[in-house]
Amino acid sequence: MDRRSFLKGTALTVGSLIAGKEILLKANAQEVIEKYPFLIKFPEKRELIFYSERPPLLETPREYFAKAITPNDAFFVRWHLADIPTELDLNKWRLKINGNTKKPVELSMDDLKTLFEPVSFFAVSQCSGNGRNFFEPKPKGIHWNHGAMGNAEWTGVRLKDVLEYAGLKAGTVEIAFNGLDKPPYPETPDFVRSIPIDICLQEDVILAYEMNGESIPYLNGFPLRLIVPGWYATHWIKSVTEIMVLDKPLKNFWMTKAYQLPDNDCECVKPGEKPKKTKPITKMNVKSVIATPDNGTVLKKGRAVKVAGVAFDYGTGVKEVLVSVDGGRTWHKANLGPYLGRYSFREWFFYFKPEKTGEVEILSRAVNYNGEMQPFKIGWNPGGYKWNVVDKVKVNVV
Ligand SMILES: Nc1nc2c(c(=O)[nH]1)N[C@H]1C(S)=C(S)[C@@H](COP(=O)(O)O)O[C@H]1N2
Ligand SMILES: [Mo]
Repeated sequence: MDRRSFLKGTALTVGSLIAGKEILLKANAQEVIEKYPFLIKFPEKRELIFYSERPPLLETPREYFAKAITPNDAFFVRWHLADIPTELDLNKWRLKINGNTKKPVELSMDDLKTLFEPVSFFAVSQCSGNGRNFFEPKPKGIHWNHGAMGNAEWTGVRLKDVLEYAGLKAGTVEIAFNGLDKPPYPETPDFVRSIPIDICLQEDVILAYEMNGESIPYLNGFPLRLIVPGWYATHWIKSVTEIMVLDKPLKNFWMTKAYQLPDNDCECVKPGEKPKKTKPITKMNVKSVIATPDNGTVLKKGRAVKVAGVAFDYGTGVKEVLVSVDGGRTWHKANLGPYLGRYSFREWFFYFKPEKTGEVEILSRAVNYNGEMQPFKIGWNPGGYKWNVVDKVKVNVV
């Protein structure tokens, strides 16, 4: 793949993809996707569920979550701004660190790799809006099902080491990150987000240059991306080129208006209502997803089938996953796959041998090491964030 021109030749439109259905061009993209979901292959990617071309929005199909590691070319894609990086001369690329530092610093990729100790770990990247489609009524936003998440091994350098190299001055409260993506119109606010300094100084917050042992795909943040394990991917700024050390909190659109939750115990409001007070979205909650069988699968009576999926939380680790094959009346402990670290997906599986015919509801419920478990119901929030209800698929036994 010629990285420098990788997006050329993908100038497809929603209309042209849906064989001649001219009328669909007039519908909004969201409606088209809901009615006619389809797969598309972007450069460096295999076929993924398509939501938009500019900016690229691609979801990982459910069956990939039977495995703990999500392949790079199957990993979901989310950008906010249409003008995304599609070519880059790594020899000219620099990471700039400025603001409230002892000295402004510019580092090349070689500098990053030689000046600092490399670290690697598995961590789940999950969009705050993953599962938005399951809320009723459906909040505005991309109607992701389960596939706006993935798990990879990230390799890079500690953010803390890079910040110490530049030298933080007293009064630092936050670090802001800017990527190579740009707003298509001057009115659109650039995607710049900040993180409190105490989080940035933690050992496991890194600037990654590798994903599953390879350079990061363009669509997932080549050449360098911030990893904040346990926190929603909203904070994992892609294609980072500028790090700004701040002595005052950043107050732009992306920090004050976007990615806010109702600031109350249930993090919820009545559907359609606006919260009185909000707080930023940060840590993920405990969650499991059933990868297989999918809804509508036909099973044979008396023949065992493997029910499998992944589970994760914000970093305590998955203690157990409970599976029900009778709509929630009785529960069984699933087998867990190998432990890949506290921020990783944990595979789970359970063999189910249906003994009678008819519709069956299969449920999965994860429990973490802090005793937190997936709820059967959650309250509504305007962003459609943090969906983590017990997962459910309906199959038919014949
Ligand atoms: N530069 C940049 N980084 C970004 C974003 C973005 O729009 N621009 N979106 C964020 C959000 S909301 C998500 S869910 C993840 C998506 O990461 P992925 O495309 O690698 O799956 O990137 C995050 N980092
Ligand atoms: Mo996101």
